[in-house]
Amino acid sequence: MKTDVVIIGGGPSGLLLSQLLNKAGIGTVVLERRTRKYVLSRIRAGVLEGGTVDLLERAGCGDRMHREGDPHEGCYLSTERGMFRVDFRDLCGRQVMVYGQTEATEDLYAAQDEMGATVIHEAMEVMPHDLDGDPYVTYEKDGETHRIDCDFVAGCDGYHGVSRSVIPKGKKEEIERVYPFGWLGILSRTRPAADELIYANHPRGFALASMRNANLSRYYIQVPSDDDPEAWSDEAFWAELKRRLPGEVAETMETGPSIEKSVAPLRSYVCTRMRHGALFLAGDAAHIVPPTGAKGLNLAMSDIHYLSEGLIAHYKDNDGAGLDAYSDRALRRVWRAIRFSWWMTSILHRYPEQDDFDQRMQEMELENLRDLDAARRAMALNYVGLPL
Ligand code: RFL
Ligand code: PHB
Repeated sequence: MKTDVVIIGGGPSGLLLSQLLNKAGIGTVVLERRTRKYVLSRIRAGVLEGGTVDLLERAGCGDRMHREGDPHEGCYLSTERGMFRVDFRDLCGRQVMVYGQTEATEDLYAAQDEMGATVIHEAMEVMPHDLDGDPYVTYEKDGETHRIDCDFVAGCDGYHGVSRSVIPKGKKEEIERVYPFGWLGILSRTRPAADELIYANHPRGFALASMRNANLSRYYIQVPSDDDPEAWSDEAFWAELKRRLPGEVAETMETGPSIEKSVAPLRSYVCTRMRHGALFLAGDAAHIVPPTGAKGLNLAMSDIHYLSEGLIAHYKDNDGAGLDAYSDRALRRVWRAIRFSWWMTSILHRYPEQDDFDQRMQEMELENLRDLDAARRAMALNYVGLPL
């Protein structure tokens, strides 16, 4: 087989890239290790920046998002001294869209189907080769080994994918911070606790009240990262969540059986080179942020914006400048999101080693946000998404 670009990974970044390239007349093959059903059963992000919304529209998959998604003009921050609101629209004239990653991924699959795109599921042992010469990718399916020759390979295969590992150790620097806690998350068919997201700082640990739609809620609590989700009964989860949310919210919120329950570790990670010869990394394959700033999916989408621009300029205008600049351009935005997610994490969680000084500093960060428009504005600008 031969194509222009082989895309490893059929998550949101791989599918968006394939969709944007196919629309521009560039050939792609997407190789995904899992079944489509499995990919669409993963519960992940819930908040889309305005730029992500624009990109999905441009890719031709914005209709259902605009019908069923819920634009949010602010969020709440809850502290021991009460709750206050950060009004994105007032502070910076923009908003975010609450629309699940699962839904956006389903829309991308539907758009790819309509386009007649090639997405190969259950592609095993995927491996890129000859990235400085005549690139090709091999994979195994149904007991046979296949080979696809191509011009470029896009590594969109997430944090545990194969793409990043083919960049030799001496050619990449990896910078990482692992946080000493994780998030236990549940999804339930219940009415959301509030009209907007609540991020809560509490002495017992962080909590987040989020949602997918009017009848589907998503909640998280900070737990030790090695906690077993199965050891948490639904009753224990709801009781702990209610302790950490504001009293008036806890009293009135609807609870019910969980339909998904999992623990996610919190980590910041950057691979400081996003290109290696004909291979380009994008999304979680190149960087990870803790979910506190709601940035992971949005960063994956902005990488794809830069990468698709570079590839389209290469094929349409024989102009390689965009591809040459890709890694630097993408990394500038990545580092800003790494900072924001680290900061949001640091002001909202309880750290095992937190002493009185750290505690006071955290309280002052939250008071600053409550009392200073300028502080809230800086948060709002980052939360709704810095310009591409
Ligand atoms: P994905 O989604 O991991 O997709 C990678 C795909 O590659 C496949 N794959 C392979 N295929 C072939 N061969 C191999 N060797 C392969 N190895 C892997 C995988 O099966 C998969 O289908 O990466 P992508 O596309 O870069 O997308 C990134 C996002 O998924 C991620 O950043 C976000 O979910 C992060 N995130 C959030 N981001 C936001 O912007 N807003 C949020 O509100 C938000 N909340 C979250 C989150 C992530 C969470 N978890 C579970 C880590 C909340 C949570 C709890
Ligand atoms: C979610 O709804 O899953 C969600 C929302 C905001 C975050 C993280 C996760 O910061």
